[in-house]
Amino acid sequence: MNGVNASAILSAYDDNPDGKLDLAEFTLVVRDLTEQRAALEPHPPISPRRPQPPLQPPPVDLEQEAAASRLQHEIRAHQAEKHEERAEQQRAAMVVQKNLRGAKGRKKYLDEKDRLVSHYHKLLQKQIQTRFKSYARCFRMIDADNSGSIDPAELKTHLPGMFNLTIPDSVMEDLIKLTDKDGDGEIRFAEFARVF
Ligand SMILES: [Ca+2]
Ligand SMILES: [Ca+2]
Repeated sequence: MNGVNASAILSAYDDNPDGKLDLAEFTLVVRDLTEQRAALEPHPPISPRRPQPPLQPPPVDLEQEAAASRLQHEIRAHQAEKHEERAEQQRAAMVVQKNLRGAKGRKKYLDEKDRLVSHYHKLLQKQIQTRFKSYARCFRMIDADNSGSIDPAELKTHLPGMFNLTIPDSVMEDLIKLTDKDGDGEIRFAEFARVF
């Protein structure tokens, strides 16, 4: 107990001077020392400034807020509209692309078929002219039922067979159309001779 005059404390609190501090006397010592210490404790410094009230958000201008909200809404609506417009344009472009591809594909197919029809047409012409001295003889061979005209079935059946050719159906159909110039469904001799 540095700096504490223990003898002075003893004499001050030893009420029944027996040279000892009993519990009651000691309790008084402790109480007084505690009080003294509390009195000596430095007080917290008093702030020269009053504590600032917490910052309040600026007053809300309801009208301004509503206007901003409306603007936001309009911007979003505009963006959605633009987005939909772009999507629509993309869809249209895709349809155009698809149709173009379809048209190109169709044209390619027709070009290829034309090429084949032309190929078989020339081949048959050459075969007929080489193998038969006259168109009449060839015509009579194809006209299997001797009806005096060739019907499409006769042409389809006999013409390729006579020259051991396999002609695709679609090409054969075109050759028949090409030969049956008047479109009456029968191939007359004049029609046959004109084409082959
Ligand atoms: Ca016939
Ligand atoms: Ca005809």
